[in-house]
Amino acid sequence: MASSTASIRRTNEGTMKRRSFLHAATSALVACSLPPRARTRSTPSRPHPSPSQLAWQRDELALFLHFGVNTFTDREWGDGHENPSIFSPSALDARQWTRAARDAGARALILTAKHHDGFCLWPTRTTGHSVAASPWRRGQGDVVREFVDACHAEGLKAGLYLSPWDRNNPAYGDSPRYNDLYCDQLTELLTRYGPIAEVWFDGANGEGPNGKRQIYDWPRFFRLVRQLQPNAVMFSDAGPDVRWCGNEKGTAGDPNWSTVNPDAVTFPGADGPGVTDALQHGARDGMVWRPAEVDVSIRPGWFYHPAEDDRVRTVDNLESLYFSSVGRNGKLLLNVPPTREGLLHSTDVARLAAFRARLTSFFELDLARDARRAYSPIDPDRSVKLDLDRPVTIGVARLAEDITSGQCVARYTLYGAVDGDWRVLSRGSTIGYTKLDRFEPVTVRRVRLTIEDAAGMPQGISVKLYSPFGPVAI
Ligand code: FUL
Repeated sequence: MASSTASIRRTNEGTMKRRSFLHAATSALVACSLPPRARTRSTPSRPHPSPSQLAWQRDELALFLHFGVNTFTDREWGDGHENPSIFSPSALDARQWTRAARDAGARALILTAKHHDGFCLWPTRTTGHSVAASPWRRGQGDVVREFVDACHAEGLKAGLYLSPWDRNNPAYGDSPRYNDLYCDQLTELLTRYGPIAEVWFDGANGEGPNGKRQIYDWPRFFRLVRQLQPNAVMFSDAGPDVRWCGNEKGTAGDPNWSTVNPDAVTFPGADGPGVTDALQHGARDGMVWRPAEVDVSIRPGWFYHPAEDDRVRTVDNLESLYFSSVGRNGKLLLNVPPTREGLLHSTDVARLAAFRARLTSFFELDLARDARRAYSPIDPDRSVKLDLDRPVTIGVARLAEDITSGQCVARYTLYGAVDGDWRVLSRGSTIGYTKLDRFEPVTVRRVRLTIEDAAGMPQGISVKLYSPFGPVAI
């Protein structure tokens, strides 16, 4: 996303009145004891996800593919003067990308159909600056088609990034003309290739080849996407469906509300006081549902650079990215850039597979799966209680709310009982889709999650517990 210099400030969250909290918390515990479908929805409704937003969040992991002329110039931002003849991947195989994504446990991929240099990876009618002018597949190729087809063949969702900033196109900066052209590009991408699950709008808004800056017609772009691909989610700083998390380091905010006030970030690339904070944390009393996407690269750059072959993130590092993104109520969009051959590098592919193996082994065995769960409406603790029936060593908790009717938990403490003495395992603020807490390994028989503050009636709270050492048979 466009770099933002806005300083971090605390979100001004309202505090729920004690009486309504007590009501909500008691109801929440009732809800906790019921399977999700048996619950009634009696609270005033809070913003909640659309079916597309819910599916997007449940996917947890998507791969981002930065590919284009920069791959061949060894740059991160092209200047728009690149000769299309340099685009010449020698062995492009989109099925290799999607197989690697599937093996990584990703459920979607997003390709840079056009980056800031303006070079289009599909044969567009809008400009000559595209694959059609390159030697690749003798000018007959279409990377977007191969990409989307490969995603669908593998049962994965396809998403597209179309940079609004275009350093090549002469119309850029001539606002009405370029907005028309950009809509034509969107129309080609969203009508030629079948279902597109996510459209990724970058907020960068630099100067074009004529030195002018463009005034983007965002409402028009958003309307067009909705009209052409009603089931796609749109990503940008300002949504409208999913929002940038505010950094490219791989960390969602804590707290992280999936609700936002749309007035806090009114357009992609907006800067100013409070913007970064709003992106990172959302807002407890936000009026719209707009969960955070955490985009980060497996390498230092977004595009492939041979000099970074030995700087691919380690499995430990990828695991900690998962904790700081999915584990903080976000979705992880992990960039893995194709090489000049048009393949994902073998190091990256091996790292992705090892990352998935690590997550699988980590979360294979929920040590609380057979626990007796209890609540009591008169319990002053307002807690979900788990009796594990035997001593169990745990080091990670996976907490979740059923977010289908909204996100509510604002503060909680997780306790474990060791020989009758309760001790704090972790404390936190928001939970949402998933909250992952790590703590010092401890052997416990009983665990208690106390919800100390909530913005409404939390639904379907779940508590899963894991060994700090990977799966152990019990
Ligand atoms: C940024 C762009 O400037 C980077 O090149 C990259 O595409 C990143 C995901 O978004 O705004």
